[in-house]
Amino acid sequence: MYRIDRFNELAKIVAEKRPVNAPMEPRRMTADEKDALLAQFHPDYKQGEFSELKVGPNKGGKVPTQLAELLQAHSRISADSVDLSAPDYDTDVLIIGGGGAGASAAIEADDAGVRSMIVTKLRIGDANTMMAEGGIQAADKPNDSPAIHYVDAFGGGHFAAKPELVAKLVTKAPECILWLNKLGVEFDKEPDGTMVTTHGGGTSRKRMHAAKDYSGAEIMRTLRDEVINRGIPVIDFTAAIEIILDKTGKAAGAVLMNMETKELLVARAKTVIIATGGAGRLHYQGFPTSNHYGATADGLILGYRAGAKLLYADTLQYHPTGTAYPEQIFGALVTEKVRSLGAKLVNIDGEVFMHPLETRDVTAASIIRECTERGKGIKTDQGVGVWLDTPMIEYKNGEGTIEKRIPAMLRMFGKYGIDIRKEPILVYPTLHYQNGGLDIDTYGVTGVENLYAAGEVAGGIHGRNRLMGNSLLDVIVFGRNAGIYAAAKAKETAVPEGLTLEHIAAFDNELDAAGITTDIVSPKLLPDYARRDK
Ligand code: MEZ
Repeated sequence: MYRIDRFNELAKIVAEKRPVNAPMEPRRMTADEKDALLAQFHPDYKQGEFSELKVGPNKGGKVPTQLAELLQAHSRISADSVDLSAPDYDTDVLIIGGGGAGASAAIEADDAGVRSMIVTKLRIGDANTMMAEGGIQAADKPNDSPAIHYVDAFGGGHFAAKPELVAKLVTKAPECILWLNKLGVEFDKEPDGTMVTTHGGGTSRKRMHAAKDYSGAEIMRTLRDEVINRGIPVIDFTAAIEIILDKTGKAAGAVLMNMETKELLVARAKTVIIATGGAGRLHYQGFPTSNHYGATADGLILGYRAGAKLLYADTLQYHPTGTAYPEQIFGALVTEKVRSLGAKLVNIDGEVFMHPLETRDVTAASIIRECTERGKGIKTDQGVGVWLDTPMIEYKNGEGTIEKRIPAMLRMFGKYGIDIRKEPILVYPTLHYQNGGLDIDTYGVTGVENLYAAGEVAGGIHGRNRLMGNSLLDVIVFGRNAGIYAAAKAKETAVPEGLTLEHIAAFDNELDAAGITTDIVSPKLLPDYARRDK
């Protein structure tokens, strides 16, 4: 059993100041203060961590260096190494990825009466959807509206999102909650059946719907059951490693690789949806991550090599409150709901140094400033952190609140002898989300015809910063959306002919012409945690 004893003396300062800190309403930062803070302390602004792309649809644009290396790498196969003439699978809609967006797309395609199939390199549900904790936004209360939700989301994303995508996100939100509720998601409800809603960072109304603090797991459980109960084929432990095009350049399937045997398989499809999720396991700038094991940016690589453009791939979300201690759960998500319920961020001197519900980029940058420039962080063996004063929740809302509203947090820290009802916890930003991704239109189509993208792999919905709870919403809204439109397109599309992987050779030629020599192959598929120090 590990205990927080070594921090006891410091935690006492937090406890002493709690009666003063708990009722305090820290002021929000002005727009100018936020801009200055972000420019100096947010990791997105560290120029040395980004590289310019020399090839592909985003030539001249900047992305994190690790991503650039994967985007400008070689395929795992060569253009002529796979026999495309006798596909192993034939379907209407091929869905790559078994998370919330992929599952939602499959359900809609099934409703539309077309054949669909999910391929996933791990198992259905091994996805960031499963890891989401705090909730899903929807403006469905009398004091709220999609228009207000729009203003919050668009402003929180620094007015950079594609307006038509934000509009779709917020207007479809209430309907998505009803859809999930009907499928069986156990949302938190009042005794009269009204949904319980709370605030998140940057929300001007309480519109976060949750299933305690395992909202994503509850949503994914429900979607997975639905996919399986409908008999939609799921090919697990099978990664897509290249998009197949037809003779006219439209998406027409994918080359698959069995993760265990490395056998290559061919799936032919009339339309393809990439729903592969995020990139946390690339550990940009050395950050730990809250993401699941398979979050290695695969969909960005698949789409890019096939000719699809990226949007805002240079902007990442560092969730302000990753676990800074204990080591065993370093980087694990401490849900924003902890702050929604009243816990404040406190420095080594017991001072509340900011409003706890600023938007995520601002909160993360503020914590980084506290720990660096101001030197007011608490040192740990892994680095540094600030206090998140969890006992404040019960101090303000009464005993039992933590067990009732955030039981997963109680359990996660309890395993290491830390009772979050009695002791504050140490937190520091963790790599959580890729704000950008494949550029899509309102039908979910990328720049390549018949190639769709949904969920975290898609860009443009959140601009340069996403608000809490808009990701679970995005996977449902745009997962369903892609399923609907990819199914409709499949209905009017003939079985593709002239399947080709010539774009691999063309991309290799571009690499040569740009003078890029690399032995990296992509997509990466799994993180590389092998120790090489012995
Ligand atoms: O939207 C998210 O990223 C989310 C709900 C995370 C959280 O803090 O719980």
